[in-house]
Amino acid sequence: MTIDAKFLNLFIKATEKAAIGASKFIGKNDKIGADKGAVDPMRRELNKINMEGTIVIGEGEMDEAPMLYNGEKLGTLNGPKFDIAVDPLEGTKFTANNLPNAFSVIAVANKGNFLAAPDSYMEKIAIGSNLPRNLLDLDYGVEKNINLLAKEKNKKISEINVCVLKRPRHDHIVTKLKKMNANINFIPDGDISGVLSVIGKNPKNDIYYSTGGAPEGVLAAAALSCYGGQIQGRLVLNEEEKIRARKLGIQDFKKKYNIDDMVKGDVIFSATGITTGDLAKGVKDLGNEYEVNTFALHKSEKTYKTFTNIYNK
Ligand code: VTB
Repeated sequence: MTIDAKFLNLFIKATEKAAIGASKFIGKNDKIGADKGAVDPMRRELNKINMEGTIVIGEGEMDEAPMLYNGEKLGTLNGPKFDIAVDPLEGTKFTANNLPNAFSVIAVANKGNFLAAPDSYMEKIAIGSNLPRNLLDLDYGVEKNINLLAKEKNKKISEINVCVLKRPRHDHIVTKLKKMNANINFIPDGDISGVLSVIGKNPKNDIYYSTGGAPEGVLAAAALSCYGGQIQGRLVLNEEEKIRARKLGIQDFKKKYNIDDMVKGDVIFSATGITTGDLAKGVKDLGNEYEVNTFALHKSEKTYKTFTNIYNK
C-alpha cells in the first residue's frame, strides 16, 4: 500500500514550521530552547493531519517532554495508520552555535514499517545506489569493505571518499583508512547528512563508516531507501539500553540490520534546513516573512525535490 501523495505537503509543513521555530535560537547558545522551538510547532502541525500517527523514532521516553516521545499518538486519529520517525532538531549544537547543517527532519511509513530502535548508538556503514545488494558487511572490517567497494565502483582506493564522524571511538577506523590511502571527510556531528552524502549523481562520499545514533540510522535509512542506497547497522547497547531494547521487542542484540530490516514499503521524507547545510539551505528571515528550503522525498511517487516556501511571520 502506498502513501497518498496529498500527505507530502502536510509533512513538509511540519518540518518547515519546526525549522522556523528553531531558527529563532540560532547562535543563542540555548540547546533546550532551540529544541522546544522546533518540537512545539512540529507537534501542532502533525496533530492537524488526518492520520493515526505513532512516533516510533522520537526523542526519548514519555517523561522527557517536551520531546516528541516514542509511542506518542499524533494526528486527528481519523485516517491512515502511519509510523513516524522524527528529529525535530538534528544538530542542536549546530543551531546553538550557528554552524552549518542543522535541520528538522521527519520520515513516515505505513504502520509497522520502521524499525523501532532504542535511543542508543548504532554502528553504521552506508553506500549509494546501483551497487549489489549486501555488498558490504560490518564484520568484514574496514579493509575488506573498502576494497570491495573500490572494485565494484571501478575506483582506486585513493579515489574512495569515506565520511567519518570525528570521535575518538573511530580512531581504529581512521588508522586503517589512512594506511589504505583512502580519503577521509570528517564531520563534527550530524550523521544523517553524513549517511546521505553517499547518494546523488556525484556524491561527496562513497561510504559512511561510523557509529552514531540508532534513531538517526533509521531516519537516514528511510531516505536512502528512496534512492536504492544501502545501510547496515548494529546496535551498541549498554545494560540499561538492553532493557529498553527488549521492551521494543529486540531480542538479538548483535543483529545486523540491513536497510530492509529498518525500513519497508513506501516512505515520505522531509528535511528542512535551519542553518544552511548539505541537504537544504537554512531559514532566511525576510523581514515580514520567512523563506524555507526543504529536501523532500516520496518513494512511490518518485519525488526527489527541493522545495522553497514562504511563510508570513
Ligand atoms: C550522534 C549522531 C547525531 O550526534 O548521535 C551524535 O547520530 C552524538 O554522538 O547525528 P556523540 O554522543 O559521540 O556526541 C549527532 O551527530 C547530532 O545529533
